[in-house]
Amino acid sequence: SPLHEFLEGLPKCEHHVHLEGTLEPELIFELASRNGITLPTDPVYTSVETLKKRYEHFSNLDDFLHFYFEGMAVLRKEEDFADLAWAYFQKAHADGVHHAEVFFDPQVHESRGVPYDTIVTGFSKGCKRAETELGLSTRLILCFVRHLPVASAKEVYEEFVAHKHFESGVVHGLGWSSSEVGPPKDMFREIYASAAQKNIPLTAHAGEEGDPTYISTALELGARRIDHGIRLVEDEELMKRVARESILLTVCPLSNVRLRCVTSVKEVPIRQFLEAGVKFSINSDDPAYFGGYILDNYCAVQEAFNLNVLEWRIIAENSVQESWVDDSRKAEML
Ligand code: ES4
Ligand code: ZN
Repeated sequence: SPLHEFLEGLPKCEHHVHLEGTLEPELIFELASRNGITLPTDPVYTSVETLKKRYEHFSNLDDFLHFYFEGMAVLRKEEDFADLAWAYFQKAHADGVHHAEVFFDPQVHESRGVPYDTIVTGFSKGCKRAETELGLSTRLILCFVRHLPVASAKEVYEEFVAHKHFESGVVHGLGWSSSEVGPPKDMFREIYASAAQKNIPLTAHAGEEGDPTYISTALELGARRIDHGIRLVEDEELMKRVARESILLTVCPLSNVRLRCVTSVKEVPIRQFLEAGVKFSINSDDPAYFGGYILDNYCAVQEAFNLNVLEWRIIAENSVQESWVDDSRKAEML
């Protein structure tokens, strides 16, 4: 598109990417071999090509999550986590990302016997390397997963508190993700109440497959940002509140298409959000699984909506302003 170079040059902030979702098939095979792990017997694991082909046709969020959790099982050692994060930050940097807030799912790794410390230290090393070698600013956001018992989330939260990982700046915020519809909407009520008391920034996946009550419940529990949130347009009053309170939606267009939340990017309510004054950023979610990194998502939005330069400036400015960084870092990016 004619704006491709302009989009490439825009100062981008990524607010919604799962580090485990940046695990490319090539790296799955490499780490399986490095760690002596036998990949699942499912014939899609025959080759990089067959695996990539399978990723082109997910039927819904849970169908994707099956492969997402299977893939990340090759992550065992601290260096695996560090290498994965570093590979992502290099791609983000090439796409014009100046600041990246990245999710990770400790419960799922711990359920395979990987210690909390290995996960956080590994990812944290990848972040430090991106800061020093690429000038990227980074934030780790620890995500609780909705498909595992809340007791396992509480164990992870206790470790996070005991390590003082918020106070020391190693982990900047908390989120929740995984299966949306099914588990209780408010399953992390106690954890979020405790975290809110410590002033820890909170976000939550909501309104991706689930109706707007998933969004209002997340806000009630203390989330100050909503991941996805595309179904917000179904509740006009709630949409007004989100606009009024400057709650950022971290929208992921290619993810929405691949998980069949929409049939094309044109159905993502970008225009409605702009018109209602709802702040949003454009993000990649699980780029290794959904066929594109952040710039591909920006370009897909441009192709679908033909936004003007002024509209793009608003999107870029909001993504800087709503980043979880101090004002001096924001000023550097604007
Ligand atoms: C996710 Cl697209 C999506 N939705 C919910 N949870 C997730 N975890 C990783 N990707
Ligand atoms: Zn996500």
